[in-house]
Amino acid sequence: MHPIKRKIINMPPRKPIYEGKAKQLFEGPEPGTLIQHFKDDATAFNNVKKGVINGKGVLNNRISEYLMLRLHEMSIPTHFIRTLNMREQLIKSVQIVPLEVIIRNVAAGSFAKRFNVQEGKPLGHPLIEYCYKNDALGDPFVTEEHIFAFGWATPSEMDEIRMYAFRINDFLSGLFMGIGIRLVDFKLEFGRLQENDREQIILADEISPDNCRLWDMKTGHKLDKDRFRQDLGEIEDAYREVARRLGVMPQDGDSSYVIEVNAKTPKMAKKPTPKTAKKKKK
Ligand code: ADP
Ligand code: AIR
Repeated sequence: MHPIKRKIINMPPRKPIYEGKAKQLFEGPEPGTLIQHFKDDATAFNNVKKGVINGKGVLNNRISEYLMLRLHEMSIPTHFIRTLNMREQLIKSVQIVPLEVIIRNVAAGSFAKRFNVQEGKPLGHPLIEYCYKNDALGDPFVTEEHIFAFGWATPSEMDEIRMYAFRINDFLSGLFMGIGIRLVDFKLEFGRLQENDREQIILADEISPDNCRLWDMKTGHKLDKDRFRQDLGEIEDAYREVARRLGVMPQDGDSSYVIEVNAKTPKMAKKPTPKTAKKKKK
């Protein structure tokens, strides 16, 4: 497979808003927008394992763009506005609902461990689970009771989130099946968009092999971040294979994807890791 070409150009500094484990957010060119920058950094088990997956940011930018656009066609509102360059997309700024919304079709990962069932066991029907998005607490598993008691989302917002999550699962399961991939499970994030005095729940963050489990339907070969989590090797190949099958692999000479932004940005505080957060508490 050919490597992705990189051409570095210098851009004026942009205002950094947030630096996460896999992405950075910068102020967007218009009010209410942000630039989402996809890094090659990878973490697992809540930042315990750290590494770099070469080219991941470029591929996730492409894959997430494609999937968000397809979901938009299915009348699922998303934060995606347009791709800016190889690693960056313009998105609508939302207030993130602090939940990881997880859909599972097949037992795997933390679910297989929690219930001591074999990875690969199909579930009777798709399951939805929620984790409270809080790195310092290790993203604990929560129920709607916790969500309402803490006021993280209202019952009507959760009705919408659940409805969107299952519709996304139906659509993406079919889409991936069409390219010989089993959508085992995935994580979504939603946010509140304020527009014309109206608040709306929309899909945010990203959909990529970083937050989906994707298994080749014939061989069971893992094509997602589990290759990094479990030291399975051929990590970059797996991400490229997903992009290739979706038909979004950047091509040599694809002018909209050969520009890499190298914005020198002012240093900003990193989010506290569980370690530093503990130190601070002392
Ligand atoms: P983390 O924060 O878990 O380390 P990332 O490195 O992926 O994750 O950082 C991206 C951050 O941007 C996440 O915290 C995510 O909730 C947030 N985010 C995603 N989409 C939007 C959006 N449209 N508006 C505001 N924040 C967003
Ligand atoms: N996920 C959860 N937190 C972060 C991510 N990326 C995703 C995983 C997997 C699903 O949520 O990538 O697709 C369930 O993860 P787990 O570890 O709970 O089994």
